Amino acid sequence: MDAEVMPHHRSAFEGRHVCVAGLGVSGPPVARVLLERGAHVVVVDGRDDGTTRPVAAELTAAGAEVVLGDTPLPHPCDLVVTSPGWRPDSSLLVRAAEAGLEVIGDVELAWRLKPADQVWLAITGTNGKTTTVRMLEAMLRADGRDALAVGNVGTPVVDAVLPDADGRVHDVLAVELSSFQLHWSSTLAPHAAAVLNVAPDHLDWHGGITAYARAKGRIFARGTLRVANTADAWSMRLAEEDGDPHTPLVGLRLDTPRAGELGVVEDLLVDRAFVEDPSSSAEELANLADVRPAAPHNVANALAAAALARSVGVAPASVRAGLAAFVPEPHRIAHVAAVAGVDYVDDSKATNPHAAAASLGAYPSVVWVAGGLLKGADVDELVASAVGRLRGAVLIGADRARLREALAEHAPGVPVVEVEGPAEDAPQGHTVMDAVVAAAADMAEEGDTVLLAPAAASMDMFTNYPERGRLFAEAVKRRC
Ligand code: UMA
Repeated sequence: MDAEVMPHHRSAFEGRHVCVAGLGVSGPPVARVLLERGAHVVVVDGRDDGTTRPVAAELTAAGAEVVLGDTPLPHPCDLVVTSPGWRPDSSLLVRAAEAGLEVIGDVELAWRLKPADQVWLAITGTNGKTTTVRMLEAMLRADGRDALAVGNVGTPVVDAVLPDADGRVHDVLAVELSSFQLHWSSTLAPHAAAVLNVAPDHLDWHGGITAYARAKGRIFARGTLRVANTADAWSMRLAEEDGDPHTPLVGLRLDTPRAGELGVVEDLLVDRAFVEDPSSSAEELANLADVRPAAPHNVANALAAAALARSVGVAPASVRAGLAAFVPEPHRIAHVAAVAGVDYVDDSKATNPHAAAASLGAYPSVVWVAGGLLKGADVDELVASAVGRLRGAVLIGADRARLREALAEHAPGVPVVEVEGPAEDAPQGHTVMDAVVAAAADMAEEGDTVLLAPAAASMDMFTNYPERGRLFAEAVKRRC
């Protein structure tokens, strides 16, 4: 697609004083695009270390002012573009609100800059977002579209809306949006959007489940075709209450679809929404066996991706071809090894109770490795629902006491081992995971699964969830 940036987009930032909050993944491209458009840019980040300093030097050379180690609200300032992780109660954003300044996120900025004919298909939800945008990207590409997965998946959206050296931009974006990014988006209006599911997560950031869910509901707010999961109460509620009633609402279900829905008939994924006559016809999209990893919640992800793809006319054969081309991401229900008849599975991506519940539900007898930062989430329901499947539990991380209490209350017969760490002489949790795997192996019996599905974030002990999963897998492999 040849880029046609509207003239007012070019001039909208000329001469404006913009504060960019954050020098992580999303801040630097935001600062660069604003500088290119003639804005006076001040970037601030509370971190002053070996990671932020080189980026700061680059942006300074490009014309920005950069403040590290402190986060003052610059003066003058007439717009703040915040990175998604910044909480609304951080001092800079509180001061901006007090001063009556507009605060937007990187996604909102990208929306305002994008060429008019670039199509956005957006996905949010507590779990499954990244898998679903990657499936969607694969379906679009299988259909011959120039498509890219962007957003919370890791590629900042601003990088995908600007023309490349040849003056071209992508036709379609599969945009993964977090609740944080949606919170700071005020005019976003994707062509179609899906809310996969909503379960407690990031409650400390949003202040509660309702604020968290409503942030996700913003994805439907402006004339967007709505895709919702009929099995998830919040997903349906947001589509019905926060969406535009004049746009189609396409339901997803894991059994026979009604007219206007996508679903499953025997071993087939079936479309009864984007067909000529939904009341009397349906289109076969793929087989259940085409969906990997094979787990019910992942079939729902595949249906969501298919609905968004079909909303822009992707052919049924391209949906199947996209699923075949899709490469599952690491650390999502990934089989690591079988040792002495016990399977070891890395689902380090299960960073909240809802994801851990889906993971635990896939195995009949589990030694569960759990714990980390619970981010304010409750674990009673999770533990109560898993009781019949638990051979034992190995607990790690800062909030493991909450898990220990829940296990004592709901699963009193289940043995629990706690592993403390990281020890000072064990950088990056290395020895901790060896101890975890040894404890789990002691409890496991032949036919069991040792499942790393922590229900919690990792940053108290590890750099991130991939590192946690990698160290778990390495510890398992040392026992092979
Ligand atoms: N910072 C401060 N003060 C603060 C908060 C942060 O100075 O109060 C600074 C940090 O020192 C750091 C920078 O801000 O240098 C980080 O900003 P950030 O936390 O907003 O993260 P980015 O590096 O910009 O990455 C963000 C997303 N991170 C979060 O939402 C926390 C990435 O999602 C996303 O891939 C990236 O933008 C590109 O869009 C990650 C994530 O964990 C994967 N997302 C959460 C999730 O999936 O559950 C929502």
